[in-house]
Amino acid sequence: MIPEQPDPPAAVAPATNSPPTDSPTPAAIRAELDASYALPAGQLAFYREHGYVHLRQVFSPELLAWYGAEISRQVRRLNTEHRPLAERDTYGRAFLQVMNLWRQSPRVEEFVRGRRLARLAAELCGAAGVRLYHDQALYKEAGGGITPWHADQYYWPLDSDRTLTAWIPLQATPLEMGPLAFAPGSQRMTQGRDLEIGDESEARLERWLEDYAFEERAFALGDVSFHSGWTYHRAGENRSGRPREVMTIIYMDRDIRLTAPKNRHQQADHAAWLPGVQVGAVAASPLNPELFPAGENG
Ligand SMILES: O=C(O)CCC(=O)C(=O)O
Repeated sequence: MIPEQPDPPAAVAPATNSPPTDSPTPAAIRAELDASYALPAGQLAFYREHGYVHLRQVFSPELLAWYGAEISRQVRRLNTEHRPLAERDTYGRAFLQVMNLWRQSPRVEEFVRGRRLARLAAELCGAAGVRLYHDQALYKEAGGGITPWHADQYYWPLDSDRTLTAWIPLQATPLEMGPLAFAPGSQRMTQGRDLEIGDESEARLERWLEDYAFEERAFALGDVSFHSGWTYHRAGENRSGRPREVMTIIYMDRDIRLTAPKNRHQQADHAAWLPGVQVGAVAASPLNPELFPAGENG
């Protein structure tokens, strides 16, 4: 999505009494971060058919609290969006968006480099390995608006569809908080692939996707979803009175190549997330470490 670095308003949860961020991660949390998660039967086939998968109990509450406190601290520190919700457009009301937090904090870097999610990403997209495209925190404030229908790969100058996002809520996310929801099978729909996220994508895609069995599902604490770069998705408003705090990690096939940017967003993404990579070359700048298996910069 659009590389903007919005700023932390009061609506983001206050700091908790978490330990200082330079204290070492407890061994049990570190082990969990890298341990394999066995895909339940049928989930790989589900992902390939529907373009997304919602996995249960991927992370423990302890792990999410440990890394989540630091992610929220960084969001408060780096967010630049302080306007009241009423003064923003639809995209601005959807969430506070802070990107590549792994470059800002060793503890967030540890989380983003975790092998559990990276291994799942490689398995799901059928790649021998995956690299990081970028991470981003997406905090839907209390009273925050919808996330309009869109497909992420519109923003990405990459030459295959072996791309996917892990959506990691840092709290239980009931329907009233605006969990992410997907149009199953829509990764095969080519209509709308030229639409950026906003009022137009919401209006047009809502019509075009009306035959898809779209269903909103609550996320329990520890659930994680993965969606493919071309899968259409959206989220509802946050009517809960509390911020919806979510971390995301975008993975790509480790052999994926840069294509000539097709729009201004892809140009901006090239400069921001793939600096120095030439068109036609493997998308492997220093910002794109191999996360699974651990390889170059990994
Ligand atoms: O968290 C949201 O509301 C939107 C997330 C999203 O669009 C994404 O991760 O690709």
